Amino acid sequence: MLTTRRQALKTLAATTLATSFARFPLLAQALPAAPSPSKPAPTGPFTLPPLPYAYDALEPHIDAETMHLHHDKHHATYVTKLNEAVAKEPFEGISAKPTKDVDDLLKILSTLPEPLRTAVRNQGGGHSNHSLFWQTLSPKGGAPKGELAKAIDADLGGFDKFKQDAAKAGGGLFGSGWVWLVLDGGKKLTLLTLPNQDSPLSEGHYPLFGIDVWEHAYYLKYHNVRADYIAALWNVVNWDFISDRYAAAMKS
Ligand code: MN3
Repeated sequence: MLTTRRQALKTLAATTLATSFARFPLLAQALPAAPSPSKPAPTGPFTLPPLPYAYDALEPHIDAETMHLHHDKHHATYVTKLNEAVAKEPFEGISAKPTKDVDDLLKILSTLPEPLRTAVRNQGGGHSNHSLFWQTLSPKGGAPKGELAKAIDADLGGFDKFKQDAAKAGGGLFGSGWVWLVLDGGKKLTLLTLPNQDSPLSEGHYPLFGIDVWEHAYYLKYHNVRADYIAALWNVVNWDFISDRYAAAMKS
């Protein structure tokens, strides 16, 4: 290609300025092709997981319209933009071996080159956080069980205190973000807040349950009253799933 281009340039230099570029097809071939405007958005390697229950399953606490918008629009957009970012900025880990596990990328966030790092932080974090969020909700509700219940007593002062502290943290979080129940590096339960779609995985924590306090999670039904949304959410937290996730993490 280089030789071809050099030859074409030499030929061009030897001709008069009035000569048309159209006479030099080899030079034209050396120019980058214009992007096709009809190219469809990439559909992988990341995909939107379906909700594990019906859209209206969490009524009346979380309404079906919010679930449609939250899952089908907000979460879907994180996935689409993550796929676009990965297609635009391929790097070794992805271009050589596509992975569908966004959590693996979030764990190595600080090592990724920009602008991929920002895309993984925001779009990848959004994809990971919401994928977990849907699984941690259930119409059944309930309370922590087994080892998790004991750990909440030991590390966080009991389930009631945990709920109070989580609600307070959610109310005090300025702007958009999440309240997280995580296992820290020392396998202690910790309650923390992170802004935007930042993932606990990028901070060395393992997320067990997150409360999405972005306005898109509650505004249709609860308007500006975030505290009412958090109070209602406790009715639909899938503590069976979270307790199992905790037990599996403690064994690993
Ligand atoms: Mn959300």
